[in-house]
Amino acid sequence: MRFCRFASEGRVCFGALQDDNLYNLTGVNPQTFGDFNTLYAKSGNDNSRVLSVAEDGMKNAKKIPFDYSLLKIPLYPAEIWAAGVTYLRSRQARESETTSKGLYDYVYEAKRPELFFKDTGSRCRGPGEEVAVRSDSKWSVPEPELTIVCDEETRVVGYTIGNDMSSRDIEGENPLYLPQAKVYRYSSAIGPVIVTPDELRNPQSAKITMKIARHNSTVFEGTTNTSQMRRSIPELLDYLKKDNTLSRFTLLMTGTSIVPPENFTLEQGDIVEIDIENIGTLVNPVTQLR
Ligand code: DO4
Ligand code: MG
Repeated sequence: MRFCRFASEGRVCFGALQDDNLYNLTGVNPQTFGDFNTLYAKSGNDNSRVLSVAEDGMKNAKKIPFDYSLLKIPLYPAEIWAAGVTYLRSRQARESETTSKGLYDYVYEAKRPELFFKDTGSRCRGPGEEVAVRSDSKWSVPEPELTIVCDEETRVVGYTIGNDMSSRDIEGENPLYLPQAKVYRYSSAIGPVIVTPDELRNPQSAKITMKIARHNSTVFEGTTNTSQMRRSIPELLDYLKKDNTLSRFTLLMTGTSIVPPENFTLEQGDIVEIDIENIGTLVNPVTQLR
């Protein structure tokens, strides 16, 4: 199942996307289908029941033809965490940009992964919304990442696409500046939908593509596959939950392996398009903060 939030008749509704139709579940019963939180709660916090509860709702739901411009952020995550240097390409790019040589080589090989606090729902954007380049960054890139949606027990309830916007010059100047390179207004995007685990049976074998367009032409295109990730998703979640109190729903971005060349930086008006097999396409324009 693919869950989303979308604009309908002046309201934001929760629903399912199937066969190019949006099913308005909120219209059926707003208590059960207010959003993904209420659906999960009404399913007894049991992921295996979410599908049957939603399927029942869909029988009575109004259908509207799919239109990307109607989509909103699929949920407001309590917290977004991110894993770093989970792919060889990220290790190489970071070792090249940094003044602190060796740190990224170390963490790529180490038993303990790099996990960092990425964002709150308030800083995160949905499909079609602007992501930002910091006013004090001269070298910024998007990072396309398979993103895990989990409950407070780190049970995987779904997957989405994440864009972990990064200021490479700030991160490269000193690794202690990582929170500033990664966390600021509009520093991430997620969406377009939450895909349940039955739709992405092997999350560690999914093709990821990123395109960046400027003035209607493609200025960067790259592709990878999550099979290239050095860590497993359970391994990352085990570290995330260790001695940690998590909230429903927490997102974990799993790292990037698509890195534009070193002379590339995002500009005002660029369009970032990230596609992950069996999830969909997340499109965001870029704004330069001033
Ligand atoms: O260590 C810096 C961040 C790494 C990261 O965001 C990634 O590898 O995706
Ligand atoms: Mg990243």
